[in-house]
Amino acid sequence: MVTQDHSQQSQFQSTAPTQAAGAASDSAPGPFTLPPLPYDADALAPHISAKTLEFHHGKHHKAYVDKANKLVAENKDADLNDTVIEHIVVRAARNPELTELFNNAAQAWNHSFFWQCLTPDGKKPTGALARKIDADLGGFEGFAKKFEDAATKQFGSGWAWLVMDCGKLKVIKTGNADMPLIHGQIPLLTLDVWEHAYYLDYQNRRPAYIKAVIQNLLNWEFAEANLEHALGKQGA
Ligand code: MN3
Repeated sequence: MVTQDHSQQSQFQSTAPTQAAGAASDSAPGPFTLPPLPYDADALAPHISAKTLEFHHGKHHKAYVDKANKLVAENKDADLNDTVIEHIVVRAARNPELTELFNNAAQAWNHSFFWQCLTPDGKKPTGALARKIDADLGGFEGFAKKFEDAATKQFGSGWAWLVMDCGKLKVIKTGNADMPLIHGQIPLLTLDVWEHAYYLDYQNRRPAYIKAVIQNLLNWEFAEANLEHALGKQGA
């Protein structure tokens, strides 16, 4: 499990091409790929059902990947001729004519990141990350309250994030496909609060979904690896 996590993380820590982890993809050719889930589809039950994961990964995430590849293929802009998808996401974000590409490219990236933020044996943060959470967010309870608040209050579709911003941990929320990388923040963890992430299991009870994930499914080993990477980039 740890070995698998390490290989899955590298695409974000090194901003290496995401296609490197996408060998199992059956998507159209292109820079974006659909990586396999890092656990079985039923591994997160009862908090997130296999049915939700199968639709969310196999339909929603796949659709973003396919659409992003199609839009890149149709666009002759040399700037988009890049295998590092983070570069494509940032370039699309800066160009108002590429909003549709940004939305699909960022959603492809956000979901690849999100799957790794979940684990069947969610524990609590430890080590350097726990100390940083104590210092910047008032401990795990402080984090949990802020994260729950951000995820619950995101109006409509979007994401809650734990990020490093100028050396400090922060909890933020973003709407639709928006994401921290284009704002100079380094994501450590995220939670998808689009309705497709929870509606089959929780219907309108978004807060119950959020609480279940925070208490049971967050992958703090992944977050800690991302923190180490962020400290290397931004400093403490
Ligand atoms: Mn989603």
